[in-house]
Amino acid sequence: MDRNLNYQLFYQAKNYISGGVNSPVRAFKAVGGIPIFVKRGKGSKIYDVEGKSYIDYCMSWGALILGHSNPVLIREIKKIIENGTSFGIPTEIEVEFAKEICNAIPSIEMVRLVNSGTEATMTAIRLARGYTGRNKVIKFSGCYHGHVDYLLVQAGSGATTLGIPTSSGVPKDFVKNTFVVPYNNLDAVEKVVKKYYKDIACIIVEPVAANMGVVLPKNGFLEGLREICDYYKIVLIFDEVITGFRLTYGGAQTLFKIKPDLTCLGKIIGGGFPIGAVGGKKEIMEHLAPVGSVYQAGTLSGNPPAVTAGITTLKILKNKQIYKSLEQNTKFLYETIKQNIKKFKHQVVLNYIGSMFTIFFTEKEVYDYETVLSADTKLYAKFFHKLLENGIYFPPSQFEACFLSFAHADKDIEYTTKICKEALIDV
Ligand code: HOZ
Repeated sequence: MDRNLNYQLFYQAKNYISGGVNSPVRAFKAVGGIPIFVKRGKGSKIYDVEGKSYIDYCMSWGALILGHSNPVLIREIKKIIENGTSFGIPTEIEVEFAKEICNAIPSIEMVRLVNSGTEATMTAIRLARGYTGRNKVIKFSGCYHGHVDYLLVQAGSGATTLGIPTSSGVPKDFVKNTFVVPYNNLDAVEKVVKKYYKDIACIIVEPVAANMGVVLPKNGFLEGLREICDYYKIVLIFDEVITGFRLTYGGAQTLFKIKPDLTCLGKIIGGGFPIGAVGGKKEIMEHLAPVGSVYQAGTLSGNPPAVTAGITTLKILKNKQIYKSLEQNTKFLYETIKQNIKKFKHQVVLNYIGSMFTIFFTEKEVYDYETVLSADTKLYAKFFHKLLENGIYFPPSQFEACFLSFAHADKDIEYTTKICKEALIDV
């Protein structure tokens, strides 16, 4: 096996793919070094082109809640693609899938399938604007809703990793209708709403922020947003691209018992295939063409392999044991780190919920973008490489979430906890 293959591939990739990667965070810019090139994945592990294996906590950025190459999923996908991969004509399984989503998430009465989380948020906002006849949008700093022009303002994920507060290429005019307020700060929301409510179409929020690392909503935050939206007739959009079917069968809204008007889904509902969905109240959803006048379309939307992967994943996830075991494993990791915190060279804060977590290198409680940015990214980079050397793949940025899958076995978790502990004592 060629020990330099990752390097050689990255070198070649940079000649043919901008930055050598098809999504910026993958380039390891925030942690230094070069990315690994994955050859295959099985269960909790990925194997790179040099033959090294890693326990994976990126899990395709949260999409693979069942782990890599789940055998049932692979069997069903193989079966379906024998009959064609895309038609651009309705299929029976799309109806089955839509029913499944509507049954799982009480706030969703109707759904429209798209091809990515970005398409889902873009559609949700167009829909909210079409429905209300208003233009302005409130988003929260550090929340990331895909690379939609007018949402790329103080966006999390790659935009934060690379320190790009507002992407170039986005005309000022495009963001003039976007208000950005701090996460977990209801007073700030109220201030903006009181002044501009006649123009505000929607508030979009990640109910648990997971694109600046994991940041939990404070008690009353989501409830407060619901109340404000009800009072001023503003559409409340939950971006559950990450949290949908991750925190519970359903999503954060099931856990926190709040009904948004619209929900954006992606990742898990595609079982590793490109997919997205926007769903919500019938009254709003019926503003979409062809019934209504809000236009949205997509050649590959609802394609059979993605829909099959989605249906199969949701069917498997109905087993409550899955969420229980995911939570227990994450809790074990959290408790062990917490118990050892005094031994670490530097202060860390661990935010977790369900099966996602982030270890922040900071002394401060982390509850919004400002506190997130207090984290020491250089220390994270050192920590990341220690883990990588020991066969553990964490996301290559302080500002992303780690994800467990149902395929992570007890021994994976025990090993990860041990290595994390050693690395935190060391860095
Ligand atoms: N938006 C993803 C992280 N939150 C990154 C996607 C990728 O780089 O693959």
